[in-house]
Amino acid sequence: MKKTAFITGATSGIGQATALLLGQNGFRIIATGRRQERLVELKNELEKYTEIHTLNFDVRDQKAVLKAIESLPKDWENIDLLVNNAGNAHGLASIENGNMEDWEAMIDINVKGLLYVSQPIIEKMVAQKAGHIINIGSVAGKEAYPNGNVYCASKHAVDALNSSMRMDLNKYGIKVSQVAPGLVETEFSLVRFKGDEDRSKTVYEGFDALKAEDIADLILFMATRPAHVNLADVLVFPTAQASSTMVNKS
Ligand code: NDP
Ligand code: 8X3
Repeated sequence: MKKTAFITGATSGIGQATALLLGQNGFRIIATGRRQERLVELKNELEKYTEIHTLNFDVRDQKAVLKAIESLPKDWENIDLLVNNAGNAHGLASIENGNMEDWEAMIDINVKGLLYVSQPIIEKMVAQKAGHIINIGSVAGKEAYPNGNVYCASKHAVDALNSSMRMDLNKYGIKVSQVAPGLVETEFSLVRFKGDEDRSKTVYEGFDALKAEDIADLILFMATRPAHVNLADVLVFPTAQASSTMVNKS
């Protein structure tokens, strides 16, 4: 019987690549995001390989998150793998020039949103006495960088939650792991720079960044280790990067 993976932020970048790769490698997929048309496209593509169920919600809306998870049909209720991937950066500015709306968005999405999704799924995993949670952190959660302030803080929170969840859920046999990537070329910079394509392109120019598929590959590897093996925390850089500050963030 196929395992069921619940992936947040499956409408682009790392989440989308992960949904595709896991779906092609023996998982049934619950894919979530706000952009319904992207969820439909993903469903059409993945149906060639596996069963897929899509859920449309904003991770900031706790009621909507709960309603969506409660709406899962009976045969989709058991979740084996949760990939907490939905997240983004809003702005890149020295702290004295920061924008409160951007700060709130990052904390609400990257930290509170992750908790809103995790709580009802952890409840299921505890009842099952099994499960695996893979949190997508960042090198920004290991090492802050200039102008990254609140994004870095939000990813440091993910790093702390990953360790703490792993300790708390150990007694139920639930694995908790983190992937902490360096620079990955996705829509991340486009979102950070509020749709400014030229500015977002310069982040990746002349730099051999990671691809979303590289992270998906890692997630598949982590999710398919034997039951007694947990890759608890994987920091992954492009070869061209050796620290959070060694890239042009523009
Ligand atoms: P993308 O912008 O390509 O993807 C972000 C995903 O998150 C989208 O599917 C988006 O879906 C979803 N999302 C964003 N906000 C919300 C929301 N409020 N509610 C529901 N879903 C939301 O970026 P990445 O793939 O790069 O980012 C994925 C994760 O990887 C993030 O947590 C990011 O912090 C992390 N990361 C990225 C790195 C990089 O260099 N790219 C490096 C290290 C970590 P939709 O808009 O449809 O809702
Ligand atoms: C995304 C990578 O270094 O741009 O988390 O913050 S970085």
